[in-house]
Amino acid sequence: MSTTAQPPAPTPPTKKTNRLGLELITYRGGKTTLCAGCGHNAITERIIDAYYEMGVNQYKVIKLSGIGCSSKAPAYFLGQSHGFNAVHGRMPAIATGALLANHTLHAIGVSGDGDTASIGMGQFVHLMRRNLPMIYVIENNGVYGLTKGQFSATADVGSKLKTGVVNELPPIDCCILAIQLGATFVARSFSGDKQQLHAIMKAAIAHNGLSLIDIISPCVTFNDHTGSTKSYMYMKDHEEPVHEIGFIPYFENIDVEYEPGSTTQVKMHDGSVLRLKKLERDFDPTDRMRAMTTIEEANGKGEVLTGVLYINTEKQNFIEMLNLVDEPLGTLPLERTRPGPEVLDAVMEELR
Ligand SMILES: Cc1ncc(C[n+]2csc(CCOP(=O)(O)OP(=O)(O)O)c2C)c(N)n1
Ligand code: SF4
Ligand SMILES: [Mg+2]
Repeated sequence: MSTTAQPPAPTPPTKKTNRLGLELITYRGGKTTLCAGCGHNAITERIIDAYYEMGVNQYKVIKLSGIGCSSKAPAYFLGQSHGFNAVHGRMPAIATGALLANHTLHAIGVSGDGDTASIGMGQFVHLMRRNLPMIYVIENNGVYGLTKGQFSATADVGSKLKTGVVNELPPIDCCILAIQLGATFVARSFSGDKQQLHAIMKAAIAHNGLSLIDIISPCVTFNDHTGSTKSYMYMKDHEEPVHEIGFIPYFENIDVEYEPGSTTQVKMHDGSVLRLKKLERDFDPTDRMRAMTTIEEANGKGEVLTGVLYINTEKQNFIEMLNLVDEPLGTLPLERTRPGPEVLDAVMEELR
C-alpha cells in the first residue's frame, strides 16, 4: 500500500451567477434560425446579458412581437418567460391588453422597421402616446428582411438596393416620433456597438414608462452592400454617440466619482442611476424640443446620433394614469368585476 500523500483535489471553478443566483445560460432561449451575422442576433445577445445582469425574474416577463425576422427574436432569449408572437404590426394592442390584465409583469416587445413604421404605424403612435410601461425595440435594417429585402419606411433617401433601385421617399424617424408623441425613454443604438447597447438595455429595464430603442441592425442578406445606409460599413463611418453611458443598478454601489459639469445624472424609478457623459456636442437628453431638433439636424448631415436621446422620469405612465387596483385585473374574482343586480337596476332606473 502506498503511503505517499495525495495532492489536494483541485476546487472546481465557481460558476458566475447574478443576484438571483442564476447563470447567464438560463437567460438564453432557443437556437437562432436567423442568418449568420444578422444584426438581430447581436441584439439578442445584449438583451440576454442585460436581463441577466439586472437579475430579472424571467417568470415575471412577457415577450411580445409582430411578424418579421426581427419579430422572431424573442424566441431566442429568456426561454422561461411568457411570449406572444402577434399579427404583423399589431404587437402594441396585445402588449396593452396584456399589461392591463396584469400590470405586475415586465414587458419587452421586439419589432422591425416594417412591422413598426409601415403596417404597424397606427398602433405604434398610440403606444408611444400612452407611455405604456414596456420596452419597445425596433431592429431597424431599412428593409423587409423576411419578405426578401424591399425598402421599408425607415430607408434613407438615396439608399440603394442590391438591384440598383434607389429609395426616393423620405424616412420616418421613429425616435423623433416617439419623443413628440410622449414616450419617456428614447434611445438609438447600433447592433455593432456592444458597450453602448448593453448600457441602454439595462437603463431601459429600470425605466418606468415606455422605452423606445431604435437599433440600426444590418440585414447581411439584403441590405449590407455599398450604397446602403443601414450597412455595417456605413454605421462604422456615420455613428455619432452623443455621450458615454454609465449605468449603475440600484443593487450596486452608487458612490462612484463623476464629473458633474460634463455629466448628466438621472435617478431612475427603482433607484438605479444613469450617467451620461457629454462627448463632442452639447446635448441635454432631458430637453424634449432640443432633442428633436438635434436629431433632425444630424439626420440632415447624414450622421446617425446614438445614445439616450430623451429621458423623462417624472411623467405618469398609462397604468398609473388609469389608477388601477394593485392586484392584476386578470386575478380579480367575479364579484369584484361584475356589478351586482342592484347596480344594474340603478343604471336602468337612471335611463328610464
Ligand atoms: C398582414 C400581413 N401583411 C404582410 C405580411 C408579409 N410580411 C411578413 S414580414 C414583413 C415585413 C417585415 O419587415 P420588418 O418588420 O422590417 O422585419 P425584418 O424582417 O426586416 O426584421 C411583411 C411585409 C404579413 N406577414 N402579414
Ligand atoms: S434576411 Fe436579413 S433580417 Fe432576415 S435573418 Fe437574414 S440577415 Fe437578418
Ligand atoms: Mg426590417
